[in-house]
Amino acid sequence: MRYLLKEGKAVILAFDHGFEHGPATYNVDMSPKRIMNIALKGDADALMVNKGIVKALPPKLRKDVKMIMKVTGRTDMSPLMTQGLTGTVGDALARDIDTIAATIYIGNEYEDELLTQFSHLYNEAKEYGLSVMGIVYPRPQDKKRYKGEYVRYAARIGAEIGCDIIKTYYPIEGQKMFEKVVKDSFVPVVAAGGTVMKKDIDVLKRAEEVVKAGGFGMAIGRNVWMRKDEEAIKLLKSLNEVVKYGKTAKEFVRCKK
Ligand code: FBP
Repeated sequence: MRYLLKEGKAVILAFDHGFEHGPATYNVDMSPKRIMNIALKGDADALMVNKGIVKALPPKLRKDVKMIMKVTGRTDMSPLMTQGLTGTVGDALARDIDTIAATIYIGNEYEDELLTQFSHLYNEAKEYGLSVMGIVYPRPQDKKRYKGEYVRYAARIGAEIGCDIIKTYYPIEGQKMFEKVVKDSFVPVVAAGGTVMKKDIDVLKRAEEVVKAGGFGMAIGRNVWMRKDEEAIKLLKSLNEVVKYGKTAKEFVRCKK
């Protein structure tokens, strides 16, 4: 993570969806090897996964992509909007991983439990010098989880509880609001990809807005690996160009629709 932070921007491939939403939700090959191949060939800066995925990857491949180990999770089968502990700092250390990620839902009845869980994870991570990504998502009573002021508040909480990097939603109001989210968070913020956009250009536009708003980059999942392998790799490379090298989405208009 220190390396990523030094680089200044990042494109992270998120792949915890098999756990969070179940493989049947996606109708694509969810094998760890396939996703690793996309991450590698598409030059992702890091792959964010659960520990079982790390374990399933051939060690030879593993060393070529930086990993972020997600250590909390919630399944779609659960009626409870909370996150259980699925990994530990020890798991990350045992696999040579220097960054853990934990989700915190802000605004619902489990908020205090998740804040406490995060605090324990954080303290242990810092004891061993690991970085911590907080996946800070609003879960307000009115269910408007993408509303900018909620996202802004949730991200701010992420910064105040010590996250080294925050992942949160891209707000429904767009770039101007994301600017506020970033400004008020005072640590690097990456945006989640969100629901699937059919056209590459729309994904790239989103990434462009994120960086123009001062965001650190994207931690994107479905919008990449739900595409066919070659398209996913191409899109990931294009995302790199936009996020890290200042290309505009318009420069990719010839991307496959
Ligand atoms: P996407 O880019 O596919 O939106 O992934 C980001 C992510 O945070 C995943 O890591 C996670 O499993 C999922 O979104 C959770 O989405 P939601 O909050 O909509 O359940």
